[in-house]
Amino acid sequence: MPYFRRKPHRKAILRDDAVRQEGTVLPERSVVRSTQLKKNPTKHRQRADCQGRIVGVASAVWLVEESSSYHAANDEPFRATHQCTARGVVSSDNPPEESLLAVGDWVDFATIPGEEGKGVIVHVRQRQNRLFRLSPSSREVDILAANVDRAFLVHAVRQPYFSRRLLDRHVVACEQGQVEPVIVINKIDLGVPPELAAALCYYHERLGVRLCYTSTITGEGLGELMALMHGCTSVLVGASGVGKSAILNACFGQPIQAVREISSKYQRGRHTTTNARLFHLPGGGKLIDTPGLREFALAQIAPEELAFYFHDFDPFYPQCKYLPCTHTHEPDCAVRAAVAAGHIQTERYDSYVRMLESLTYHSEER
Ligand SMILES: Nc1nc2c(ncn2[C@@H]2O[C@H](COP(=O)(O)OP(=O)(O)OP(=O)(O)O)[C@@H](O)[C@H]2O)c(=O)[nH]1
Ligand SMILES: [Mg+2]
Ligand SMILES: [Zn+2]
Repeated sequence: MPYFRRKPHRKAILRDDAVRQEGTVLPERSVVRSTQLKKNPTKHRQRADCQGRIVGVASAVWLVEESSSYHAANDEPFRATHQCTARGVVSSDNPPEESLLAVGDWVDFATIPGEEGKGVIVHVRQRQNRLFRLSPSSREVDILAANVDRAFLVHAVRQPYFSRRLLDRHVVACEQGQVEPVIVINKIDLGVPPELAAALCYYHERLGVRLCYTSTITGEGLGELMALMHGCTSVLVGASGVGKSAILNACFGQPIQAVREISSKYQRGRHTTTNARLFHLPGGGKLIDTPGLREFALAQIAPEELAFYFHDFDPFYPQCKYLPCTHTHEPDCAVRAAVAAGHIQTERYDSYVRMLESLTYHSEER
């Protein structure tokens, strides 16, 4: 039974109209009236005469590729799109707390007679999976990309600095959204510190997460990445300046997305990519480039559930004296004992404690 969103109250409408902090534009007015629709959802969906996939968003307009051209076999990175708005009534099969629309969504839309290439989104199909974070502005679930098979968690060796905290949040978010994570360590031409390489082995050996080392300058590792992209939908996520768009360009062998030097003063990216966009890879497969986000906080995890996303804790957790155990202050905690004995990386445990504090803070805030 499809879910119909309620008409948002005034504050929500204003929020939906706002441009996101990172520059991603939300639909101009996702106003959805449900009452009369509940009686006849089929009639509502019959307004749509086309189906397609959202491949991008620009100036509050959603770019939708019609299914036939989306599936057509050609080597173009992008095809003709319908510029769709989400005005009026939009029904959705997805939970109400999630963004109404996201790049990667499959939608039903109505073309507008006399207006070539324009459309109105009528219905959003159920997402098979999604990558999401806590929206910094609204505290709701902000979908970064929907219906993706793999997420390439791109981190640079340096420039910008490598963050274990962010990597650990990325890995948790992938499991939550049921997306396979692949850790991509880019800019290896700048040198990989041996302690970083040793620390990262842990993700592969203990967590079973695939690890790729790449350089868009030397081309190392790109063949391996492209093999993983083949035949599925992948998304590039990571902080600004790590080289997501440079990787995308390298995969296409041509400049498709803009790439910009990071700021030498702050050693941070300049938020060059402003909106997510899906491209068709030459050998089959879709790749979504996303903007580097300033914040990537977890959403929808109760603090007591967090430890279950840390699979390196799994062998020890059942031996904690008190269950449930937060592994922070309880006596005879087997997880803390494992950290002290060197069986769990201290950095992983520190990430866990930071995430737990943040989730506890947000759950109390609500
Ligand atoms: N040394 C080195 N520099 C790289 C590599 N890959 C990308 N860069 C540089 O890193 C800078 C940022 O690259 P982008 O591709 O724009 O980074 P991004 O992750 O897309 O950044 P946003 O779009 O802001 O999120 C550019 O100056 C690239 O030339 C690499 O493998 N090695
Ligand atoms: Mg970019
Ligand atoms: Zn414990």
